Amino acid sequence: MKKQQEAQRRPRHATPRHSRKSAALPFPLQAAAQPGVTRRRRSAMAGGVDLPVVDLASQDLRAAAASVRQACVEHGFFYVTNHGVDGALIEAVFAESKGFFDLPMEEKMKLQRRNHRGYTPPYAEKLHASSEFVGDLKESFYIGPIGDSDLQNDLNQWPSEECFPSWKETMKWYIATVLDTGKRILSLIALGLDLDAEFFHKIGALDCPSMFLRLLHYPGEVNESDSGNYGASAHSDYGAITLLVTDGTPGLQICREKDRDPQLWEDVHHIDGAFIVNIGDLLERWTNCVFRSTLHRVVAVGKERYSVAFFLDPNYDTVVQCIESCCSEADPPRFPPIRSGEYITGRINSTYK
Ligand SMILES: O=C(O)CCC(=O)C(=O)O
Repeated sequence: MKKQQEAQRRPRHATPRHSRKSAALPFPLQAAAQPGVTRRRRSAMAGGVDLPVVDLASQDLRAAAASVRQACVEHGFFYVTNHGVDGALIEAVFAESKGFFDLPMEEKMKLQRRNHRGYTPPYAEKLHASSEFVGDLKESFYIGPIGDSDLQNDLNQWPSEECFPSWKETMKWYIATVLDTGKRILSLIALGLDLDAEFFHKIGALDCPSMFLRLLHYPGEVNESDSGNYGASAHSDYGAITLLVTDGTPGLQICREKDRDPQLWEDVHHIDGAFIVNIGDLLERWTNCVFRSTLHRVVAVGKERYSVAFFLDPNYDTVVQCIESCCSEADPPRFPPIRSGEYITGRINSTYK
């Protein structure tokens, strides 16, 4: 809490120096930004990006909604402070996550991803389809919507309670809490679109939403052959919103204009106690590209890194179609209506080998 309050007090421009400049290049893996690496699309670095900070405890909902809207239009990314998720719970999630990733590979592979839940080893996922590398360097663990254990319909895989007695409860508690935060952010987004604050509830998007928690671990040291490879290659998220928390290690970068050549990549710096929130492709479709689903990636910085991403996406059957306030005769809908579940499943299937 104290940390959150400190982050709150910190003015927008008072980010620590070391995290605002482009990360030094201690490692060959930062080569994406270096001359001589010409195998992929040219890119340039522009230092840190100054993202807006939204205070979720603000009493002035209209003002908060207006700043969310501006953030979604200009960046597709913003910070959220006073989000209501206890710092101790976040620390517990990181500790449990590290405990799992510390296991020997053969143990982790016993929970290898099935039904998009469980463990994904390094290289098994490739977020940027045309990357010349075998796959991303990160390893991850997915937890999907938690079914009712009495009904035996929980498709999730869990580490054994014997080895990890509090793992499942910690994750369940975190998911319930961060879901609540996500819903509050979606209300602000709805207000920012001149819609009823309950818009996403009313259309059923938040009835059994499709939500996934992804625990991520990026290696510190990597092989010479991985030079230029990414922790997570460039991608946009698929659904509505993502709430991200990291251990503070740099590496996350955004590219606000994906069609620009060379692409310009900016570091997203860390603010203690704040979530980094970004817009996904379905929200971009809903808003007819008024809101941006911004390309992002994680570069390797020669230091181990942990993060936790919560993807809050609409109910599988929600039909995502252009919101009225986002189109006109002069700017007709750019995308046909699509069922959320079909869109997201298609995107997920294209990133795994
Ligand atoms: O680890 C991060 O900072 C970003 C993770 C991410 O982009 C993702 O999981 O989609």
